[in-house]
Amino acid sequence: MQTIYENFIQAAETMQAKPLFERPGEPSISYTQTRELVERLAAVLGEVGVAPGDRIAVQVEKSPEAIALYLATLQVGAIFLPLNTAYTGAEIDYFIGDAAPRLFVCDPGTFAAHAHRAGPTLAVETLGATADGTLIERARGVTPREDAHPSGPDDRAAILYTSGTTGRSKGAVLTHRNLASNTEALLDCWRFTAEDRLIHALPIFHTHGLFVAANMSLTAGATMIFLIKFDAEQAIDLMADASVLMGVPTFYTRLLKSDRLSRETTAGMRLFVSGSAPLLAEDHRAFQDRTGQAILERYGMTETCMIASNPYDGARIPGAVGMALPGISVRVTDRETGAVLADEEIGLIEVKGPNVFEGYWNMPEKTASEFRKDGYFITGDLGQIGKDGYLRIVGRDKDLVISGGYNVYPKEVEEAIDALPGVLESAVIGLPHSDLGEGVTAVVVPRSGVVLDPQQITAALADRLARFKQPKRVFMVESLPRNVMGKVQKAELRRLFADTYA
Ligand code: MLC
Ligand code: AMP
Repeated sequence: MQTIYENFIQAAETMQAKPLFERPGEPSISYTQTRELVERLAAVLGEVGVAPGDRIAVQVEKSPEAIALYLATLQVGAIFLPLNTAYTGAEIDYFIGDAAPRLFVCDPGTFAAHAHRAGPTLAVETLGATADGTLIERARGVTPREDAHPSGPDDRAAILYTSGTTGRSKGAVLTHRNLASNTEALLDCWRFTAEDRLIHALPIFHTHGLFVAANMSLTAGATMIFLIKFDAEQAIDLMADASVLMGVPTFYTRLLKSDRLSRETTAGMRLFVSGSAPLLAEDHRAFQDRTGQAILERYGMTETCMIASNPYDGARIPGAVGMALPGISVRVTDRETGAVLADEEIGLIEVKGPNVFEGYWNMPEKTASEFRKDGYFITGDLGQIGKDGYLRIVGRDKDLVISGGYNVYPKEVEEAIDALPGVLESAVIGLPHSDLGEGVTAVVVPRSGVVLDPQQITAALADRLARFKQPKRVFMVESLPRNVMGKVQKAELRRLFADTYA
């Protein structure tokens, strides 16, 4: 099995001057240029003291150079640990404390806030969005490193933090096998080749933008039209000269709002992929009515990369996520007994295969509790497999909100709110949101005799939680509804505040 790094080198040898990155208004960057930068960055990593197995934590703006840093990390056998640019200093403290990286790479603009982290075991370097920063400066002066650390399929390639039900984020450890096998399955399933031109508008610190979109492109020898963020009008402009778009459902909701979305403007495109959160069946149908193209919905998770996909040829069914990818097994089990259920019965979705992660960093007990004895990973999603063989996700067993494709665990937000002066308790819920799918919402009970203003709560959270985790609305109530066991009835709260973002 080839690693993603080896896939890239193979593609670079064939594609050479062909652009890997195209950016509106900026020069494109070829496969050969990218390879040279990767090899220079690999040499710099050696100089910094990075050894195989070391973690490299990276919180930088989206750029081709950031992808080169990812590939250089794989080349030297280190572990890539990308972090959402929205994370606050307090959140970064936790990730660095937990993962103990050898190197932390931040944006030049945030260096002053992170310089104090540098010490004997941790180096701090910078990488900017305009090919600037200390890593790039150092890369100019080194001899490129051509050899690669001989990473095996079971060696660790990346750690992606995903928030946890306990409020503590968990680092999902992914191996070279996880990444490479998933890329291979997706290339085949979606007929993705060197001919493709992908509109890449996702962030590159998550599975979707990095391990699906970028890994597929740089393995296939394709070109990425690399955009800093998603803008529906810009995406429509680019469609005449592109072939594939991969996005979260919010991309499609926003595209549908544009009058310019039509058969004509999408005629050059061969594939629209949606995932990371449920795509509304009505959006799927509306998109097909407007463009004549059926969005291909797929299902994945940080811990498992991609699990299932609607077919390329054959029906792409609204509300379904398709069949397990080749080499991957999916089953649905009873929530109480763990028994495997028959078709059409609703239960926990479990998955097994070369895509499933090694485990959570430094959390053996948590890891063990999420795997069955026969090796299946319990996703925490609820679903059913229909008589037609398609998997449908019907809900979540985990208390999780997905806002614009970002996961927010209510527990983490509740803990931050409950720690504020004057707060007795809180409940955080996801409510239907016309743009983001779900909107993070807090329902707060003040201590007796205290008057709290929702804005005080929002302001107090600003430097504690990343922006996307902060409640879009805060409601003050006298008490929370509870069942006889004393458990907060979140379903009742979701019903009470259902129309908040309608
Ligand atoms: C931005 N904001 C969000 C938000 N994104 N708030 C809640 N949820 C989000 N997802 C904040 C901004 O900070 C801003 O706050 C305000 O909301 C409005 O911002 P915006 O300009 O409308 O947001 P935009 O930049 O357009 O981003 C929206 C988005 C983006 C949906 C395009 O969030 C996005 O690219 N999401 C993709 C996430 C993703 O890649 N998920 C994959 C995870 S992997 P203010 O107050 O400053 O104005 C995974 C596995 C799998 O799940 O299966 O793929
Ligand atoms: P993350 O931890 O960010 O990787 O998010 C993974 C979760 O996103 C899954 O467990 C699902 O709950 C959800 N998800 C991903 N793709 C889909 C989809 N197509 N439909 C519904 N939920 C999805």
